[in-house]
Amino acid sequence: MVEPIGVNGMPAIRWGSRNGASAVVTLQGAHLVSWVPAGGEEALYMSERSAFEAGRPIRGGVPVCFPQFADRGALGQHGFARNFDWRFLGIDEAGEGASATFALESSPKTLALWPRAFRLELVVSIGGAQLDLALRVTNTGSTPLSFTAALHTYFRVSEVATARLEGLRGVKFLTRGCLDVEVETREIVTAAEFIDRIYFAPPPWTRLQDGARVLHIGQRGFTDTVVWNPGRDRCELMADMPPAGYRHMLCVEAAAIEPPIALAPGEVWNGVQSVTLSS
Ligand code: TA6
Repeated sequence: MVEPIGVNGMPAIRWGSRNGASAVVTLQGAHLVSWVPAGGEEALYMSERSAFEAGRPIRGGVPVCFPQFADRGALGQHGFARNFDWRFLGIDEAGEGASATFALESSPKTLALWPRAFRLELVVSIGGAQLDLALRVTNTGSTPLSFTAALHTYFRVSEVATARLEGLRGVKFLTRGCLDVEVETREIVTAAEFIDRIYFAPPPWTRLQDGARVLHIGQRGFTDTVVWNPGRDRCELMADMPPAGYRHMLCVEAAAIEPPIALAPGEVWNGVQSVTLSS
């Protein structure tokens, strides 16, 4: 099943797999705004106050941050890929799962912001209890390029204060706004308050427990994991979040930040975030 739909007026693609999973991606940003695993409930957090306006970021789901993570460069926050319209290339329904592919290529509009020729492809695969997000970056130009990127995934949790993220013990991290790198000493990371950390060279899997639900979150190609929750005070200041929205989300992001990825002309980089729900 695949159908073009509107999400708050924004063009989007909805599709399902034969084994009962479904997903919705807006063409702006190739932004996954809904993932419902087979037999389960919505697994992503979407802010009910999100803007759905052309050129403005969507709050929740999975923003694609490219070619700049956060404010680490001269571009706008998280780069421009999340604010541009991507092309929908089609659905592949081989087997039980179903994958949708989206692409964004450099254009006069992107070249005006960032003078590099590139092609981005995002393949969103759903099937049963699993989601795979595969980002591919190709340097289509004749000069080297370098970028940072993230799949900025907002997981829906019933109560962030009791959600537990495991798998980061012993991993070095940097808190946004701090200069010193620290080492995670906790077996279980909780986010009862504000958290905004880049974990460098994490293990390939973390485990997010939310009550009886467990999400196994894997990454390949991406070198870092970002954990973010704005906490109560910052959330109250965000126009596109309800005041208590922070309680129902936790971002666990597959990121490539340090060092930036360098691509020679013609070179390709691949990064994948995989999520499996078990309960
Ligand atoms: O990935 C974490 C982060 O960079 C935070 O610092 C926080 O500001 C967040 O992303 C959201 O950024 P946004 O531009 O979507 O408001």
